[in-house]
Amino acid sequence: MTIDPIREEARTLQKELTEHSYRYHVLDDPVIDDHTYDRMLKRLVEIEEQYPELSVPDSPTRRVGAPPLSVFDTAEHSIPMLSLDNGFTADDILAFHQRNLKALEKAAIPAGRLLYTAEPKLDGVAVELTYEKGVLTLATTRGDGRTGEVITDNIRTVEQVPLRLRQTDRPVPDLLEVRGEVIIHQSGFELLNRSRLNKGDAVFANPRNAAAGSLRQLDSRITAQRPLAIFVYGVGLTRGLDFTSQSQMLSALKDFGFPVNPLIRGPISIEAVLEAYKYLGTLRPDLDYEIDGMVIKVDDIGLQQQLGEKTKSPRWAIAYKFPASEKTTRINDIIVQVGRTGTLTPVAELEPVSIGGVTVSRATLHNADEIKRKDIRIGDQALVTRAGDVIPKVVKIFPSQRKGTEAVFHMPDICPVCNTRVRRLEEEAAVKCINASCSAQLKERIRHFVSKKGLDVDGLGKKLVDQLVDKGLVSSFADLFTLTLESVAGLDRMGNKSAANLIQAIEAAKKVSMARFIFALGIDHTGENAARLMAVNFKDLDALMAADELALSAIHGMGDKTARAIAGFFSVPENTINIEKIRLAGVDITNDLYQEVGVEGPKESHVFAGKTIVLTGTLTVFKRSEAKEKLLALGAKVTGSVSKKTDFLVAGESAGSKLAKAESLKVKILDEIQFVEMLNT
Ligand code: 9MJ
Repeated sequence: MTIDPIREEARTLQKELTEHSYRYHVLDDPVIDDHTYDRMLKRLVEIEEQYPELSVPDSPTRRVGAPPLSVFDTAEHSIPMLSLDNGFTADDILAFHQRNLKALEKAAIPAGRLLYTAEPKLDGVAVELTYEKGVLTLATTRGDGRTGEVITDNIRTVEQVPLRLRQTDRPVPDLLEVRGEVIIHQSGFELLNRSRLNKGDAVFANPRNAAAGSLRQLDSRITAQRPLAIFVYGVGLTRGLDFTSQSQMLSALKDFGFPVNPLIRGPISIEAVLEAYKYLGTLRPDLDYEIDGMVIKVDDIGLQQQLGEKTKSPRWAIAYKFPASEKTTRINDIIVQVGRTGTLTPVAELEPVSIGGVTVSRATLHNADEIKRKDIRIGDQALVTRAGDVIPKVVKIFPSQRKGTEAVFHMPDICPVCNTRVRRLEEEAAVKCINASCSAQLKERIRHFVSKKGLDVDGLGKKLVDQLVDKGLVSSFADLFTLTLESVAGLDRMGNKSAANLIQAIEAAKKVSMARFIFALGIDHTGENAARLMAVNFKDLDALMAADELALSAIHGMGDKTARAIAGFFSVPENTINIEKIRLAGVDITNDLYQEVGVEGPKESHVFAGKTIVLTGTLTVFKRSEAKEKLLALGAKVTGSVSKKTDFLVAGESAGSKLAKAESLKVKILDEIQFVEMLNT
């Protein structure tokens, strides 16, 4: 048989797989399923193994990694990769703007016409990718800015990086050096660390370290296993590419198939830049990747050239940093808190320090193993982070700053609240107080029960719960509903009005949805999503209480631990008796989520008919493919990327850049519950 038909098949597969990979990894809008992709790739691998001459450098098979190197080569950058000057206040940025205006005086730019791009400043690893006649031939790290390490095999494994520039109306440039930042998304970072922990490998301190460590592998097959991503934001040397502004250059890079951050704004005025910075700060906690500020660049390339460079940084750009999310402070003491399920958690009491505008005086230390692993002692100087809205934590301590007076911490053998002997569970790092009537646990359980996401009893805060338990007024959930004006009037700082408000708030909480009620019970491994999943799958609480572990674990989306915990919870007579008492006290548990799964047939009048909808984040009620099917059946269009044409964005857990983009375009955003509710109207 002649090789020609095989050559043709290989070419077709290479082209089609490249396109599908681009749609999946860059546009996030795949048109074939993973299985079909894998089958096509497998066939191409077979062909290339048999006919190695058909394995072109930009074949999708080249992404799996190459034989290991013994050392990295180095290469000099054609144009140095400079770093950026930092600014920390709006005044710093206005001063940068004034300096530019002054330096460009001869160019006679009126103040309002000097425009900028505003780009999220990614906290990753800077790289440069070289394309000769459209094909990726070299990739290097930034290194010291002049010389970097050659990491071409590693970069090839990053699925978002085009191995060949996409065909566009533009001519293929003879030479294109593209610069950008390799990152690991928060979600990928957590998965990676979890799997390392399971294997007993050291965990990475943050996504940037994980990205750097992954790119520094001599064996690119290891890099291929890491969830690396990239955003590009600039060029080095180019031949055969025309552009006169930073924003034009970014559009060209996007056309060539590179991921360009959707939150980049420009060209805009300096006033709009300052607004964009504030807005970016509000998005930051919800982004699925780490940014540490905004890079502001003069948009016009001609003006950039007139402004020129200093030795280490360009004059035409500045990094407007966000307030630090890490600070060093002293661990004054280590105390032990008892949680809702009896787990003893060591907590560092810190010398108060302001981190990102919030005073931090405590940080969780998780468990005794963690303290041992990080060798944390009372009196140590510690690096503390407050990332997004999570609880502050101790990243590391500085042993070199020890004075010799630091004290080693020991986990207590008895519960610090009820003095019962604690137990260390075999398979867990946790130490637990197993006394179910320990008042610390009871207080935490009640707090959780009445919290915002639970029964949402307004005004029933920590101090009040402490008093209710300490005075013996409440020893179970049901007791809350027997409180009277007289019984609460005697509490500290409880005036007549507050007492009336409290009783009224408790009364109002008596009507509660099943999902909230299940969450409020505080069953192990049962968060909001698992609680909703129960409400969707069981008509009412009695149906759920009757289900055994097998039935629970058969539910799609249900974890094994959750199934066991829920079945276990309802098998304890004390718990079911308590629920009965709650119901007898007049609590009405309604379920409006059930039976909403079976939406059928195209409905002309349905709110989603004819609408363009994007699904993002982790959905728990349906699989994404199921949600898509239901929407299609209703006559909706489901697309992969957010644009002005998008009518709704459905945002599941850890929704990232699409959510941010939808917000910036003012696209209507639905959380999963709203989505399920609308699906059933
Ligand atoms: C980051 N880190 O996101 C630049 N950067 O431009 C962006 N870094 C940069 N631009 C010139 N968006 C030097 C560095």
